[in-house]
Amino acid sequence: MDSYELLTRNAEEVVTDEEVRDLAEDPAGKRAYVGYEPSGVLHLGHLLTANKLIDLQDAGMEVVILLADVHAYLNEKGTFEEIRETAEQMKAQFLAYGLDEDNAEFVYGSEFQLEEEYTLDLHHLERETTMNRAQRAMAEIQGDETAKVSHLVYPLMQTLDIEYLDLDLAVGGLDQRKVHMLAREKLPDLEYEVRPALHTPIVADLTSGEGKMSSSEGITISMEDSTADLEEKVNAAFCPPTRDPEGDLENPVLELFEYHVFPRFDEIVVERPEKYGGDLTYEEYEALAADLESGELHPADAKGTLATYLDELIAPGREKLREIRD
Ligand code: NAL
Repeated sequence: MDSYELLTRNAEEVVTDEEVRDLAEDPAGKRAYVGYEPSGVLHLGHLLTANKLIDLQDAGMEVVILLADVHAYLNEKGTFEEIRETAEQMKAQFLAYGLDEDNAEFVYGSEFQLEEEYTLDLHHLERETTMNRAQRAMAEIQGDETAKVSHLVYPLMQTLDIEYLDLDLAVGGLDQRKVHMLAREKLPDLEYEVRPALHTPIVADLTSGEGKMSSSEGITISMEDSTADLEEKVNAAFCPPTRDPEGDLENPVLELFEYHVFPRFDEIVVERPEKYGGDLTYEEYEALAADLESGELHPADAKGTLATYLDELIAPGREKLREIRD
């Protein structure tokens, strides 16, 4: 796979394609970041961006993981001490998941966001940005409750971080796109450079195939799940054998194969007794999706296989969490 393909596979959006093509010409030593509000347990949403970081490392890039403690504080995720503690747990789970420690830098937001120069730049950005613009940038991250001033400062700080962490590429879930668009618009006002962004897809809700899988509502899969939890959740997942003709519903089982399993394994084996046709082996996602659609692969077999591979992916992080908590 060439660098451009590694950088962009499974990305839902690339801003701009031309800038990312330039980056792919010579990715060695270039820096990409993802930021996360610290939380104690990683879920599949975090792991989707982590998969992209692993792709970027494979392409030779360095990755910077911002443990966004000040952002989590602004977004009312706990006391500062609680947030820092969960950040440490988060870091341990990322490493257990398979990020290459030699090419990964973990940075706390509070290491640089409370400095004088940063603060003055932040105030400069506040002067350049209307409240309406900041609030729109934040809508998908913050949700519906009435915005506080902290929610307006949040995307401005995220904008500045792209400059302060000296990055060549911004990575995030599709829910971060409006902040990244704000950053592209506003960084030049401070005479800072615009950087390209890559956005990973948002996986649909597991049981309905609608909307998005969220950590706060519905069913989500996390580093805490036991093998039995995973089997139960995946078995209950929505998995229509054929595509929704209207195109409104996703198949979350296929999405998990596409975004989580295939990027991390060279081949996927569906174990089946001889009387049901014997094992099936897939090297590519498209072949598995086609077999599900044609009926060659039964949804129950697809689900069983998905649970097995997800279990393998989260097992090291689950183990790490147990160690931390004991
Ligand atoms: C991501 C977040 C916070 C600050 C950032 C700064 C730079 C790059 C990425 C960042 C967290 C993210 C979330 N907004 O919703 O989890």
